[in-house]
Amino acid sequence: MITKEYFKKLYLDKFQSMHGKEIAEATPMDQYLTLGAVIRDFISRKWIASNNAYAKMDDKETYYFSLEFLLGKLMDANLLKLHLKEICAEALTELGIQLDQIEALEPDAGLGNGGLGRLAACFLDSLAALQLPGHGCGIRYKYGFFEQKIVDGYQVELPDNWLKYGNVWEIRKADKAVEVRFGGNVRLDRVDGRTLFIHENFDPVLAVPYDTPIVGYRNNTVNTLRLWSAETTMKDFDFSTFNRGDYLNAVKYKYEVESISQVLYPDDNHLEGRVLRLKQQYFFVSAGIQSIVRRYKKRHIHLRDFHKKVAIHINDTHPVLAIPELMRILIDEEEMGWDEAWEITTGTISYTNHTILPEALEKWPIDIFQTLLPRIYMIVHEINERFCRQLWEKYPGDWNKIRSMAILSDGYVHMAHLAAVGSNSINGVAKIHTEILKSQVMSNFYDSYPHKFNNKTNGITPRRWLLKSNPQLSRLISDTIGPDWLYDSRKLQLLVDYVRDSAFQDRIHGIKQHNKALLTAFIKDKYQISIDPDSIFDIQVKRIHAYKRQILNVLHIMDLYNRLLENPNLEIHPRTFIFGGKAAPSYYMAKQTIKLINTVAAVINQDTRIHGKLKVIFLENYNVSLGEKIFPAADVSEQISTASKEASGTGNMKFMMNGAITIGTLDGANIEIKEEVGEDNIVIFGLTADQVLKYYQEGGYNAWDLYHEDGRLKMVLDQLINGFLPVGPDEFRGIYEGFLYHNDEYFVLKDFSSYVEAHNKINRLYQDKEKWVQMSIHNIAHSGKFSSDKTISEYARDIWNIHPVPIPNNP
Ligand code: DL6
Repeated sequence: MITKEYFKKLYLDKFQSMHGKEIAEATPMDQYLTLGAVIRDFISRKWIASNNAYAKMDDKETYYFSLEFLLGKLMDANLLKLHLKEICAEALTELGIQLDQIEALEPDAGLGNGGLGRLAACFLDSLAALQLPGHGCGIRYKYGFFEQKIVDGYQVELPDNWLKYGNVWEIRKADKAVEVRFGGNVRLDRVDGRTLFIHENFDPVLAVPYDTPIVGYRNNTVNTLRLWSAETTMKDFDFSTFNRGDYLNAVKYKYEVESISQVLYPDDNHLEGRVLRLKQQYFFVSAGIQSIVRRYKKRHIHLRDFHKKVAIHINDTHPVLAIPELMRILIDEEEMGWDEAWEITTGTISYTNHTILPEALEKWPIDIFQTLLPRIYMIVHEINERFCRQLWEKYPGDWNKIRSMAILSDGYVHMAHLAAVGSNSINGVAKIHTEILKSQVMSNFYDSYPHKFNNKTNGITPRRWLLKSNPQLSRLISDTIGPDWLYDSRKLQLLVDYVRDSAFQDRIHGIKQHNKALLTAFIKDKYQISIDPDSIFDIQVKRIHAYKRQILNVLHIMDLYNRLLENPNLEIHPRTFIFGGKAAPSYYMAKQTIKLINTVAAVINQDTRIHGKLKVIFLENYNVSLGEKIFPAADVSEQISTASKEASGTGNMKFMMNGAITIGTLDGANIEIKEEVGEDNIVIFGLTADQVLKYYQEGGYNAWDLYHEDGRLKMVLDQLINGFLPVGPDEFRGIYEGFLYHNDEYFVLKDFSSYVEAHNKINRLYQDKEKWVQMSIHNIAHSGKFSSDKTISEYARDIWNIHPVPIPNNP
């Protein structure tokens, strides 16, 4: 254990060598960069030791390929993991520096849209915590997920220039750059009786890796997240060879190349069909596989056992080109036959599906695909031919079946079909989601490959979502049951013994109030709105999407407001409804939802007739760091998607782990949360997935009739367009007509009355303080099942076959 004095010395020495001036002259940014460098030195020793151990061992490693890694800030998390936080804070205080103030300068690494990207970050955290050899591979976007501003109630997007002051964690590895090829043509040649596929006239792009250390929790493991940046090779951008006219083209070319890693596409659960997106996908996959193969070949002459030493996991279909790319390398560069290459490739790749929404299932027009990736297309074509031949044998004459499963059909490359055929494992992310995949969305593939299908319910890392974000609760848990829960989150169950312990209940209640007070102060400071910390904090934070039904929440708030106006003495506990989330910039209805929330908020918050019983807040720019303030302060967690639509959800788990009570539908992981906590500790409402799917088969239900039958519902819907809200009459007409003229695709009206009832129940339950705290403790105690450590142990055991590698101390 190092001392405070030693830490001070390290810091001062580092400061002088980095900045060449006295500490008294330091700017906050100097202080931040210095601390980053000091922490990195601690990490580096462990990183080298881990890499050495992995290079020496003869066991398997995993690479998690993902177009998104939503890391958030790393400084505080790394200090906690290295067990340096207290010493660091004390040492800096003596130097006149406040640790939390310089931590605030770190930008969120927002290289992801939402659940899928944050899951990838939690998985990396768990791999390192469990001492498993597992690394990430993705893109180093110059601009992360856009910054959201709310102007006059509308979302406005600003670029997220997160690299403006550099990035203290990454290391550029220029010597490990590889070339990725786009376009051109493929020429066939014959040499010694072998057909060679010569890719020529292509546009080369240099992929340069930036490595970020992923630190294990209080162990010596440091894994690597390798993010690729697109650059021109000098030879392709040599000014001297261009005459004046070509100079402009050269600059344009450089811009085009760099655009590949310029920006994260801001779409979640929706396909973005632009060529640049396909380029991004091939770019990082090709670079990643080339570098894995190069590393492998340092130790092995032949690639025949590649799949026994390497597992590559593809996070949704975005990285599915890993399949043809590995085939290309094995066949064209390693001169392997098709069958052997196929066995190795399918033995290496495993696939997670994250959505059943048809609009999110990726497919690419064949002509675009073929032009951009001519050799990869040839390989996909061959995979498809062989696969369709097998199907023909299995289902002779059943063209419809074959067409529905083909990788190439109707002018498109179907990425999920390629993933299903070319991988050894296909998993969903919650029990119900996996069942829907097997019985509906991928049922044909399930019939052909039942052995490939398995469920891996998502999880979240308790280090970030409890230890870091809720230090008081973490301390109480450790004081009560000991600190082992940080290594084995199932141990949280020991808290069940304290459910009836009134002293423990008081402390849990006190911590919740403390966290609510912090959020209250944040809201006051940022928005100049006063909220009552004794009100129920009822929170919905997630991407804005029709299927997530933020509008159902708003309609209920409007109804409650109407009831309060009718009867100002209505017996309700004061409520603060809090929203946060971003809409995809091109998703009109989602953006209108934000406007609606803000409009309703403006009306309610200024209405003195309701005596402050209701408040509505929209928190702008919801991201990982804001989440860390929100989850610990929640009383109620809104998980209200249309049943069957939310593959799993992970926000639901973060709320639960921090003691909030879920109001939710039987969708995604809510079902498993209910199984864990029992039905007395969760409030469930609405249609089940079976009922929803049945309605879809039958062509829906009659929303128009329902609107006329339910007076309260009619009133709130009419208020969208009758001038009740201070906007033009057409502002929310699209939302109104979506319900009534497009038959309420997401069953908002259908679930409305049962949702109102569920909220009435929440109100009743909250009156009984003791009961409420007991429910809260049950939720915390049963949240261990949703630790990503558990999820990753299952991936490691069932899919990847990787094992812990203890790393010795590197003195
Ligand atoms: O698995 C992580 C996360 C789930 O928890 C959410 O339920 C699901 O909506 C989300 N899916 C996506 C889909 N993106 N694509 N493709 O983000 O995954």
